[in-house]
Amino acid sequence: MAEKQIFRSGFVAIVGRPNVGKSTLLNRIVGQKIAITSPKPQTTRNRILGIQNTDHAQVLYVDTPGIHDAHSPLNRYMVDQARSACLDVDVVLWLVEADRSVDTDPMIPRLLEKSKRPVLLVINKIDKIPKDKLLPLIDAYCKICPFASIVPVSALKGDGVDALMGEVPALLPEGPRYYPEEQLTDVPERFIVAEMIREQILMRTKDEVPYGVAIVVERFQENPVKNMVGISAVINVERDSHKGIMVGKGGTMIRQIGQSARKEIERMLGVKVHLELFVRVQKNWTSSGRMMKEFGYE
Ligand SMILES: Nc1nc2c(ncn2[C@@H]2O[C@H](COP(=O)(O)OP(=O)(O)O)[C@@H](O)[C@H]2O)c(=O)[nH]1
Ligand SMILES: [Mg+2]
Repeated sequence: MAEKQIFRSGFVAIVGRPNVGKSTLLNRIVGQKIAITSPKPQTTRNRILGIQNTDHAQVLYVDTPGIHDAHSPLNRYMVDQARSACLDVDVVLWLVEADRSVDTDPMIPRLLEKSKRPVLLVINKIDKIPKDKLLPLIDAYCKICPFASIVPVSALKGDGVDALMGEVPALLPEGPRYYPEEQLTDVPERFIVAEMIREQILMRTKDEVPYGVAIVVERFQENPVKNMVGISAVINVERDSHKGIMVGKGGTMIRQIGQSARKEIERMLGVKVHLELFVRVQKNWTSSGRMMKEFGYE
């Protein structure tokens, strides 16, 4: 008689340096955009959960901010989120980039050792390198620490991601389905809305401007009769000069941010959206614990 297959579930942290593609991988895994991505480092500020359901497992992937040498209070908060994720989970995915030489910084390997969890090395962005470059890279990483497995992927194109998702459940303990099968994430829509606005700002502004931005959604009003949603959000910036940049000449910048963010939000919600944006100066909020808390970074 066939043995009854046990149900497995647990948490899997996606960790790595800034910009290696952690959030892109999470979106690919859940098949929908729940985490924003950008070519800039430190795009992700919070832990974001993405849920994979199979008949025999529920895998809870945790996207984390990049691990780096952080100085400002906001950056330290971000790195702490990633570090604690490593210690709280059942399995760790360490994401590295195929088109870079081996990461010899001991910061992450030390953290992985401390976590005592099985680690899968995920070599991302294989679309950027010729195939023959891959094996030497795998060999070099094998010398750094023991891995449960090494999986090359392209989070952007999708190659290897199914193989990765196939390997993870076997590493999880027996456990229940924590979330209903249709749920993809635990972050509220309001949060994703705020993030989508921040993503447009990351794409359109430079230097320290995008790093000093915090979005607060003040109104999220569903109108079932008109089948639309009205959203008002405040873009908090650190300095007066940033406000000028954010608004732009004759309001062009804020208009572009609003139009592009609205399209993304409409795609996610599946209804028409009316989006209102305001810019407010909150001097040096990234160094103030109180204001960080107010903006949801606590
Ligand atoms: N070519 C290529 N680019 C990728 C891949 N995965 C992510 N990226 C890009 O790398 C940048 C950083 O991605 P993101 O997911 O924000 O990285 P994170 O900081 O680790 O979360 C973005 O511009 C992505 O489009 C990949 O597999 N191939
Ligand atoms: Mg990210």
